[in-house]
Amino acid sequence: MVTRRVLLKAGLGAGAASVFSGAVGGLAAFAQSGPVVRRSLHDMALDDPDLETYRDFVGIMQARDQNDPVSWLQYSLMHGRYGGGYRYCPHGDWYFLPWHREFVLMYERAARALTGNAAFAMPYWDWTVDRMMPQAFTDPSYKGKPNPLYVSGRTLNTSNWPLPDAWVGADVLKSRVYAETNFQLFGTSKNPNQDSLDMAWVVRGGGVQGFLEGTPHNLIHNAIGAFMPSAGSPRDPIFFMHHGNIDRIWANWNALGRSNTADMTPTDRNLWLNMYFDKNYISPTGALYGAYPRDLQDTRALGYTYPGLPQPDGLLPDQKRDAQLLSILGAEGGKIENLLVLPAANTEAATLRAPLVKRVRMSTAMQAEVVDSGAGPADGVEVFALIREMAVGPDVSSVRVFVNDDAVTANTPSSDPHFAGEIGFLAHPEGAGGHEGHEKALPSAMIELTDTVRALSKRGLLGGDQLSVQLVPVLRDGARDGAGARVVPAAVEIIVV
Ligand SMILES: [Cu+2]
Repeated sequence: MVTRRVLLKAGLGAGAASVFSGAVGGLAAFAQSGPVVRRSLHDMALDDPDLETYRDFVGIMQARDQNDPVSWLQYSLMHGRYGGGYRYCPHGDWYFLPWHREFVLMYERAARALTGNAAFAMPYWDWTVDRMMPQAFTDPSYKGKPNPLYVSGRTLNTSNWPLPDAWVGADVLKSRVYAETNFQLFGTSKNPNQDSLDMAWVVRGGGVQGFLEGTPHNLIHNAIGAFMPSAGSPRDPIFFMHHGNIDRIWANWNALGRSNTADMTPTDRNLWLNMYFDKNYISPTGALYGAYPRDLQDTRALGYTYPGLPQPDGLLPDQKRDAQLLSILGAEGGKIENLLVLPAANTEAATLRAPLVKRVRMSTAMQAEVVDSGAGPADGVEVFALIREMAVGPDVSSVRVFVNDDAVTANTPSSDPHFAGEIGFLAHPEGAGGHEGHEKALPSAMIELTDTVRALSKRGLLGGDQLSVQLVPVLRDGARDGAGARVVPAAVEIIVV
């Protein structure tokens, strides 16, 4: 039996969870009569039919009366308002993936209807391969006319570009996305208080963000700037290329043989599958409609697929480990056995001048278990930092997490052996909330420290019976260090499973 832990212990051997660029040529798109094949922008000519159709569609939508339900502005307002709050779009809970799947589809269908190209498939931007913004979106003009895919004011010449390995590299996707076998750890967990199918739960957040949402999803939104860090992000046409790739990663994950719901309790399964996103979407004729996650699990049933989907890899969920992690996230009420939680409640701020340092006692024997990758009866041990309910200042774009180095600064590079990960925050208007007319929970996220602890051990940088975690905020582009440049988490917990 190969579980995630056995795989980790073996160092994520080649072939176990390979990398899927999905950058396969366009032939497949023409040979089909079933689902359309969404294709990568990689190698796509500027006058490729799908790109031409998308460009035309955006132009048509922008040229319409912006009070018409079928217009660029009104479609985007179902997600949220630029300079205002989120409307229906969920972030920070387990509806993040299915809600956005239907949202991309809503635009794909409208593009077919409004351009008359029935074969259109929404392209996607595979930022794991193409680390700069695709040229079709950055040229101000196309064929002598203004390019509808161009948005001025994007922040594309900062130190975030090209997108770094720590966000989108093959290794980090392999170990933190594809080797995860539990949906809620992969795609963000449930708000632990959710007890009904009331739609208010969808936008409330309150789950713990996994790597996919917290790191590549949030950080790429922020790196692009202009509309993209805000609730009005769908006003930038790149939104659908970015979310297309998030959607493809979910499809890859399922194709590996991972189930969205098999590990859920019957109660949770019902709450996830049967939530109704009522009137959250607009049809190509302007009618409001809804969708259920239960109908959003199979892209072929929705009329599209992706090239290069992987075969099942046979990796089995480690049920005990998953139950332990979910219980600590509060996502399920199961009892905790053999779970070590080193809690550290907090009221201090992480600032640019002084990282927030949380130190916990961890025996050298426990450290050795984490580090040990030799043969033995027990599966490999993993370590996580769970950072709960972060009050994030308006000038903060992300927080970077380090292990065992109190001397880190905002400029310590992600290649530093102490670096463990980076968690992005979308921009919210004044106050903690940012959803229109309803409460929004503060963001929580989990960062895996296992690889970092092992790397530190190799260099002799572990020592004593303590482990420390440092949090350093990163400023938004153009922001200044000041009162708005702080992050105060309610707790930082080190979890060993
Ligand atoms: Cu969104």
